Amino acid sequence: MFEDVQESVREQQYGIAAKLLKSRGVDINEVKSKLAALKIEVPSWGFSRAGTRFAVYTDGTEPQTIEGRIAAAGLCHKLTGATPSVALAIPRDGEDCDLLQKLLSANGLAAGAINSDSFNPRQSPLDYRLRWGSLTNPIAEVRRAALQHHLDCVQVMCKLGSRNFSLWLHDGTNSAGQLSLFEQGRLLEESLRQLYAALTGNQQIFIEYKFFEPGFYATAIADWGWAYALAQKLGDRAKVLVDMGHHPLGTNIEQIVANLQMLGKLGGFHFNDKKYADDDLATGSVDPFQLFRIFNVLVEADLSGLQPIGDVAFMIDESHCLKDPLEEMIEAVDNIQRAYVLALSVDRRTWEDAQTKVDPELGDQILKNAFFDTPANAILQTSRLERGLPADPITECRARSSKQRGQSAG
Ligand SMILES: [Mn+2]
Repeated sequence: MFEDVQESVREQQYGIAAKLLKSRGVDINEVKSKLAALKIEVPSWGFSRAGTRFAVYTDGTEPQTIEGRIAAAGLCHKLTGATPSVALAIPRDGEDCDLLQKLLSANGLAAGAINSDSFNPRQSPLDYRLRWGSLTNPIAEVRRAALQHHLDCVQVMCKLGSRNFSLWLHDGTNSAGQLSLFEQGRLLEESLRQLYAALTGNQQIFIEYKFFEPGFYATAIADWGWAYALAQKLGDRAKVLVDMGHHPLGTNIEQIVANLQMLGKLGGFHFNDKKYADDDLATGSVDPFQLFRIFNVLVEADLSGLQPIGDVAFMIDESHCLKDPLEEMIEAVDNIQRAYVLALSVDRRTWEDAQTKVDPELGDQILKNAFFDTPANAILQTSRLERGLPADPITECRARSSKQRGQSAG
């Protein structure tokens, strides 16, 4: 009965959506085909339970192994049809490439970006002395080993057929007396040049920036300006990665995205959301309008031919502390897809007119109409059903896991 009501509401709303979009000069079938083409990369670490720096509250249901994390990623792709690749963290996900390849293939997945990790201390020389940084560590022995780890990651990319290297460094200082800013910059550039030289084929490197933490005084790559400058110095294979949580509060992220696109250096995203700092909450869960504004920029750049949307790497980087990690990942995918559908639903012709006539009231109404008045759910669900996917992947995920729980209890 409830399902019948849902289905009839969906059909009615879909009919309304088709009419509304037509009135805005948008073809609903085109929206659905663009939505189906949007691929989102999920991170292996997002399927585990994460925590704050105070504690991790695991309850035993979360995957503990790489097998479990990749199986969860496989289920995520099966339920959403949108997440065919998995970003891996090396060495956390293991360095046995044959095993990784086997697990990915068995779950219908491909290797996504390889994320180096030179922040977790391990055997000497990458021990406690990593507290002084990795690629900018003033201790040559540690710095060289950190660089070697990055070069090893390039080998992992070659073996797994991964195209993208995601570079985030924990390097930074906590006070002005710790290291000269010029020396920090020199060591960083020297290391990055060696890493860049190791890239082959169609490989590219995404440089991620973060304005603070763990370096509270001077992070080595603090903002998009410096990430861009480094990418520019390195060459065409180097681009900038925008992690939503890595900006000061109030930053206009969509303008950074547009600027990087104009400069030809937008590599991709680490999607997440925040209220205060690098909260790593589900994408679009706190500020869906910001996500919509970002997609509005991406769609405009795509339509104008500045950067095809397919050239942008859409990667999720979240830390799932409270909700079920798999469900929260699916929530993020759903929110990203929704933002894309809404941005595709903007009446672009009338908006351009409004800008030419300098009518910001009308311009804002057009964007708000798309954001608030488009029955996005009906479009998303209809598109999924037409592709043989569950209309509501979170509900389907719940049904499956309660069934599994029932089976294991029996
Ligand atoms: Mn990130």
